[in-house]
Amino acid sequence: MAPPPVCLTIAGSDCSSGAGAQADLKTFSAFGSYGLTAITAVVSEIPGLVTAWESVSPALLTSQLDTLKGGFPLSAIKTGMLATPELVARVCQFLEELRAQFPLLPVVVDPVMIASSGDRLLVEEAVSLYRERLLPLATVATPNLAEAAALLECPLPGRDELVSAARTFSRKFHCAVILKGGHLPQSEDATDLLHLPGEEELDDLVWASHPRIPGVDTHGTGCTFAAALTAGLGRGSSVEDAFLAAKRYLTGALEHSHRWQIPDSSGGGTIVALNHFHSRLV
Ligand code: PXL
Repeated sequence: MAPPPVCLTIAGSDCSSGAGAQADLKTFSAFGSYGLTAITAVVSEIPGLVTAWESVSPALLTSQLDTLKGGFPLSAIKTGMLATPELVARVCQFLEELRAQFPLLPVVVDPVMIASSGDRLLVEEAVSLYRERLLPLATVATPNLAEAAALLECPLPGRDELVSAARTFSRKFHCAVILKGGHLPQSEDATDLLHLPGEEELDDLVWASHPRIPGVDTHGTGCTFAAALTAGLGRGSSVEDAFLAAKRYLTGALEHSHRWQIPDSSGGGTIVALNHFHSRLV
């Protein structure tokens, strides 16, 4: 049997396992990849509530990255929560060196800034490093609308501005972009848009839409989507095919989400989590 593709996530640890490195690892596994994690920060949280986080030292992150690079043949890389400017700079340095050696290695940049609970997961001063150094290293970036607005320094795009925002993003940062419109107001659908770099025609855009799945109030959808995209690219799919497969996978994880009743919780007594293994049970 051929060995599985190896996917590396550079991300924060979510102790509740719905988002961050844990979500990425489960997603990689569901796709049949072997997942590696380089941890940037430890986040103390449950869905909807971040109670604390601390980042690792830049030296410890670099040590994880260099050790993994020396030990495994990497098929694809994803970045998630990078926490501080110092850690973003270390990741850029790592990716720049790797790119020089492996020019075609797919890199997915999920520009995680704010958790669904509203808590900041990226120090504000790091945003300019995303613009100047990290995004140009991306094969595909996966911002939600708020992240795209912050990176483009423009107002939140509405439904009619998705195409122009995606095009501007792709041109400005020289990467493919998947703009995630899941939070568009008054929308019955969760609509995402892929724009490949250098493509001018409307016909070259790829849309993926699915009716919004009500009542799944949890976190980690962005991480899970980007990890699925990474796993697809890691096994050699085109960006378009990996995008559509990632959308299907996330939709399944939402449709088959887990629910537990918590007797004394403040959040209405129910906790919800994505089901990362909805279509692949051992
Ligand atoms: O969903 C964004 C996200 C990314 N990474 C980590 C997180 C979260 C959200 O809570 O905890 C580690």
